[in-house]
Amino acid sequence: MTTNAENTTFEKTPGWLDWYAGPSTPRYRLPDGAVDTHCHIFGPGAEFPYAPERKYTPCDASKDQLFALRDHLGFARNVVVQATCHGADNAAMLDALRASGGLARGVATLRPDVTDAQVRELHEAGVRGVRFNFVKRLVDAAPQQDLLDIAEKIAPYGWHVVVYFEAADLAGLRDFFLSIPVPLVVDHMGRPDTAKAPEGPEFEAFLDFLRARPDIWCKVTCPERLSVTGPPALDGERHAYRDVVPFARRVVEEFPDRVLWGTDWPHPNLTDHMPDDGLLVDFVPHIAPTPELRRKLLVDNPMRLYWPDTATDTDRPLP
Ligand code: 0GY
Repeated sequence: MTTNAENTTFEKTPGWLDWYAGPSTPRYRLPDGAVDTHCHIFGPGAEFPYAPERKYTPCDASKDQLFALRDHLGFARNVVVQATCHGADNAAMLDALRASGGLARGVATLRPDVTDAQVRELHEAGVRGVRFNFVKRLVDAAPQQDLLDIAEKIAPYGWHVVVYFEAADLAGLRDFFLSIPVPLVVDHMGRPDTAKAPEGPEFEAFLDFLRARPDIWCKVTCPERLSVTGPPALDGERHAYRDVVPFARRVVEEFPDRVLWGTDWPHPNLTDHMPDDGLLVDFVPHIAPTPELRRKLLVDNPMRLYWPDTATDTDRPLP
């Protein structure tokens, strides 16, 4: 249970699974400069209240806890993605960016009435993208014209749009996505149904979507969310979520220069198990089998997208 400054009480959603305390040390050593490109901050609710329109109430997951996980796993940087439980109030995410000493970038949620001055302020704090969410259990649908208006407003800042959707909805959204006038980043491989074949028509349609434009990136993330077989059954076995490997590996091998990886800590809305984040890191070599692929996935690609030309990025002229 958490409270905000006005002493409002937040009750976690029934059945909520808290993030995994004491994650193991990964056996796979991340390369220097690795970026966790998908993680969230939840509250703390006492300081950053959860949004009235939220579809779930999480446990708290603070910036300090995120930074401790970053250091434990061996990441150098984070990209903090605004979580739906905070709606379009980006304060908790921005607080994390400002406290990170330049080691975190952000992806915000915006409303169509956002002003240029507000976008500029977000940019100066480290935001580099806006997320459009189409997962019905997480958000109410927004009019597509509103989203295009937002995309127009962020375009001058060099930002991208992160899209989160379920595989079954891609066919209906594809034309809209392709009309968005900035680069796209797809969350969690478009959430394939991993009970189906990785060579089957559904995942092929997703790959075909990635082929449609050279500026569509893909997060090969969330095996714990997508897996049917789940984590390993045997103690000491660190090759988890094996059924997701062929899906992610297809994406990494065909699009090595536009894939990203992240933990998804603190793993909202999981209902059957909470992953050990150390075990998740050990998933990476299975989907990116060579050192070169891993360097691109973990360092080169995220740096190009979120810290382009690190030395001069802060001097980048704003519109
Ligand atoms: C994720 C996945 C989920 C939730 C959110 O912002 C969110 O609430 O992204 C989900 O429930 O699938 O990327 O963290």
